[in-house]
Amino acid sequence: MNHLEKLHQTAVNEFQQAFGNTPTCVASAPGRVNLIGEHTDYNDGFVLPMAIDRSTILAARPRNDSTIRIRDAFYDGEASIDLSQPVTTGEPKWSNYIRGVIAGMQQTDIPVKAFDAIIASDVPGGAGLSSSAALEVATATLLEGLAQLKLNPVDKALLCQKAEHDFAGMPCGIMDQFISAMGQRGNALLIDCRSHETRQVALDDPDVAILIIDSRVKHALVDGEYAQRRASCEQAAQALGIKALRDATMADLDARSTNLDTTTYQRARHVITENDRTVRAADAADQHDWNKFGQLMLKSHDSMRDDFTITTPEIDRLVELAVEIGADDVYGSRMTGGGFGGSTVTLIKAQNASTIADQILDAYQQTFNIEARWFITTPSPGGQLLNA
Ligand code: GAF
Repeated sequence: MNHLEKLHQTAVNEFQQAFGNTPTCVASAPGRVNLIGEHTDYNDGFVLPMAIDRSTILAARPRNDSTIRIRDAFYDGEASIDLSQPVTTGEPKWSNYIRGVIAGMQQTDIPVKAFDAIIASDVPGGAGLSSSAALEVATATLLEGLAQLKLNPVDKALLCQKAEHDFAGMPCGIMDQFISAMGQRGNALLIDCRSHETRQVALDDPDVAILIIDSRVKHALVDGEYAQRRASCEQAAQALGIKALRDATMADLDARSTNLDTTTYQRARHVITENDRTVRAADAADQHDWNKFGQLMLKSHDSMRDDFTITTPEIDRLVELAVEIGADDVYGSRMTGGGFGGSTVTLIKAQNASTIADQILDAYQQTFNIEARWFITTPSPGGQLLNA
C-alpha cells in the first residue's frame, strides 16, 4: 500500500469509529515542495513546485440538518459549523481553513450542505510543506464531490488562497493552492503567477531523487515576517514605478538603487534573480541537466540566506551538510517554502540517497541536538476524489 492508500484506510476507519457509519465521499489533496522560485509568487513571478506523496484526506457523509461536524483523526477537537448562520472564523484553529473554503464556496454556484467528516493527514505540519493548502484544497475537493459539481481548477485554487487570507490571516501568494489543486504525477509545474499559465516539467529520470529533510525547526509565517517581506517587495516595485518586481531587471534595480534602503534593495534583488533562476531551472529540467538545476538551487539558497534573510542556522547547516556529505551525489539543495525553518529540498542521485540522508541527519543532530526527519518523494497528483 502506498501512503495515500494507507491514509485512506485510516480515514475510513476513523470515520466509522467517530460517527458509527461509513463515509460516502472521500477527497484528498497533497502537500507540496517548491523546487525553486521562493517568494516570487506574490511578485507576479515564476515558481516551480511539485505535489508530494503526503496528503490530507477528508472522508464525509451528508447529514439531513444544517450542521457540519468535522473531527481530526489524530488530534483532539471537533469543529461544528452551523450553515443557517453566516460562516465566520472559530475554534479549533485548524477549522478556519475549512471555514474559509466553505464561505468561499457559498459565493459560487456550488451548494454547501451539511455533513459529518473526519480529517486524516500525513503532511508534516510546520515543515514548510503546505499542510494548510492541502487542507483547503481537500475541503474544496470534498465540497465539489458532495455537490457532484466541479470548479475550474484556477478558480478553485484562488478560492482556497482567499480562505487563507481572510480566515487564517496569512497573506500568501498562489503557489501552494495551485500546486495542491493541479499537481500531476511525474511532473513539477512551472507557474506564471501573473497570467496563471502553467507548464508541466517532467521529472522522469529514475536516477534522480527528491529528498526532503524537515529541520524540525518551526516556521512562523503568520508572525509577520512573511508580511514584512511582501511589504518590502511592494515598496521596491513602487519605487521602481512598476506593477510588480516581475517587471524589473537587475539593471532597472541598479539604476534606481539610490531610492531604496539596503534591506529593500537586497530583498528586491532576491526576487529579480530568483525569477530568472526559476525559468532557467525549468529549462534545465527539460534537458535533464541536473548539474545546472542543482547549481541554481544552491544560488537560490544563498540568495534566501543573504538577500531575503529568511533562512535559519539549522536550515543553512542542512544545505551545507547535503553538499559536504553528498559530494558528487548531490546536485543541489535549498530551503523550500516560506522560510524561518521548515524543510530543505535536495536533488540527489537516487542510488545512495538514503545512506546520505541518514548521515546528514546524524551530523545535524550532533550540532543542534535536534532529530530531523527525511523522506524521498515523487511528484504526485493534486486534489482528487477517492473511492468512498
Ligand atoms: C508560503 C506561501 F504560502 C506561498 O504563497 C509562497 O509565497 C511561499 O511561502 C514562498 O515562496 O508557502
